[in-house]
Amino acid sequence: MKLSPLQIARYQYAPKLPGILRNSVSEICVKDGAPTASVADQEKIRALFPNTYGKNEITFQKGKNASVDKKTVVGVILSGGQAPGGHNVICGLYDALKATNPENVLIGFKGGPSGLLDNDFIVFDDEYINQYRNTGGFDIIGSGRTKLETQEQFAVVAENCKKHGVNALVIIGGDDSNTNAAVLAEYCAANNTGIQVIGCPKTIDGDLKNDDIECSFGFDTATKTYSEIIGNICRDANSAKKYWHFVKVMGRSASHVALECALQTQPNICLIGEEVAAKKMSLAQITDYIADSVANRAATAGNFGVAIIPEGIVEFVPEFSMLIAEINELLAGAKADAFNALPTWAEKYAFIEAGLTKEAMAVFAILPRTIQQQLFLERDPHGNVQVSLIESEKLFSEMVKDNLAARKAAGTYNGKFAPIHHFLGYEGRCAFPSNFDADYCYALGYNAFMLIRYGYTGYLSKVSNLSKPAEEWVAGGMPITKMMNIERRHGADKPVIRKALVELDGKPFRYFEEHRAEWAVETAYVYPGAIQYYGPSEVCDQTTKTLALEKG
Ligand code: FBP
Repeated sequence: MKLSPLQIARYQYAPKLPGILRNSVSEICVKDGAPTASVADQEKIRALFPNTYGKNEITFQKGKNASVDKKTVVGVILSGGQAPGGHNVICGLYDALKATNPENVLIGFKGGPSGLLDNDFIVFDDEYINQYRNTGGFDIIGSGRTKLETQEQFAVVAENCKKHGVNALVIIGGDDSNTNAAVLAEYCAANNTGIQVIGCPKTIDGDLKNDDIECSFGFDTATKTYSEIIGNICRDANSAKKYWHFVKVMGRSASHVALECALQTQPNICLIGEEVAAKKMSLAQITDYIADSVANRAATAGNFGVAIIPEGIVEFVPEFSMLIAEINELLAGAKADAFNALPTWAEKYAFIEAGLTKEAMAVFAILPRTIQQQLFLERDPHGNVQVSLIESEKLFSEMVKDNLAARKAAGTYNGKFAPIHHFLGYEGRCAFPSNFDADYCYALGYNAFMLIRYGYTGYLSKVSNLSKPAEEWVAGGMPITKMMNIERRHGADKPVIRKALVELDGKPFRYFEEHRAEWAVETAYVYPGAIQYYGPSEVCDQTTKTLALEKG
């Protein structure tokens, strides 16, 4: 394998552990906190998790370790979308295991949860692990999106773990994967399998956070990577003064990624899905809002600008959700075949017009043709429109173009509008982790071992006080059931970890709200530049603005 100079340098980087975890394992003990209750639906969740519900939150502190030192075999998987730092969770876990007892074993199950079902694995050793320290990606063992949720699957997992003598599993994943980790932990406890299950909070989307988990890993690096690119785009726009850039950023439903990138770069426009939903904004209102900025800037700064669009925006526009629901209904079952058999778009359009309500058709009719057709392209396995495939950056630029044409005809606008489109997603998910993510992830993995050592199961590895230097970070664990409530999923009530959306009364959004009117007209861009790995701490170790505002 050919290595880049940065890769070689990053191998030497020593991640910073929280002060408490710098002690020898024999000098770390548990401080019990209060018993926990789920965020909602307490009785239902308690009934579903009789063996793992209500346990105490815990923190680690200095003191004599009273746990028994026995050989431990741990299995680990990476689950879901890539997030920078995943390799370091595994490295931290490995180092803690080996530092405690060289006989301990770490097994990586390959390709995500399916590796546990197929018993597809690798046993880590120093040589293998050392190639992945402080690097981005999930290629150390791969990842996948197979869901572990049925009793039959759990039985296979337990059986495969038994073959290796696995005492504990660490599941590195987002809200869904950690929900499944909690259900698996309950299964293992109920069936006396002797297998503990510990989760680690991963996702670039930033939507796995709550009172206990200050942020999921990967959000820091991904948003810094996107912000570098957006800053570069802002500077290009400000240099050439001839394009409006529409930049869609990943993040699934929640707009945390878009908001953080806006806080870092101060673009002219950033849409926030949660606000659109709360204000019940229509497509026309959103379009007007962007077109106002274009028109105002045309009269002052020039015919250029930058707008950030969150990936999940259209789901939050009430009239768009209504349209999607009707289209899903329109094409349910065999009706999709009848639709697909129609040879021309004109015939398809007539089919759609006949099937939608007047209200839905009014929304459909104002969409650009390309977006109308996208709504009928790829469907998910349940036959539903794949909202994430809709090119919302193009949707809004097209609608703004029409809006400006109407203004021009009315004599109220006399500028030019040349849009350029970008989608930033995969570019940021496997970047070399920032120092923050490298340290945080290593700490999460190291700490996961401490939870295993003390016999916990159904816990999320928790490292907090993250806006402070790593020395002051607090390490401990939180029962996953504490984060759960009951939600309707695929027609059934399910216990799930509650997803965190952008809070409109939270400090990050409020800061954005206070400044955005000025940013919409002025050219107030900030250019964050590339992530720095070496140099002064104020350049290399800064957290996200979101975390700084939330905890500052
Ligand atoms: P996770 O929720 O699994 O962390 O995935 C994050 C994410 O990057 C989303 O932002 C995005 O919508 C999705 O994955 C894309 O999925 P895929 O990698 O399957 O294309």
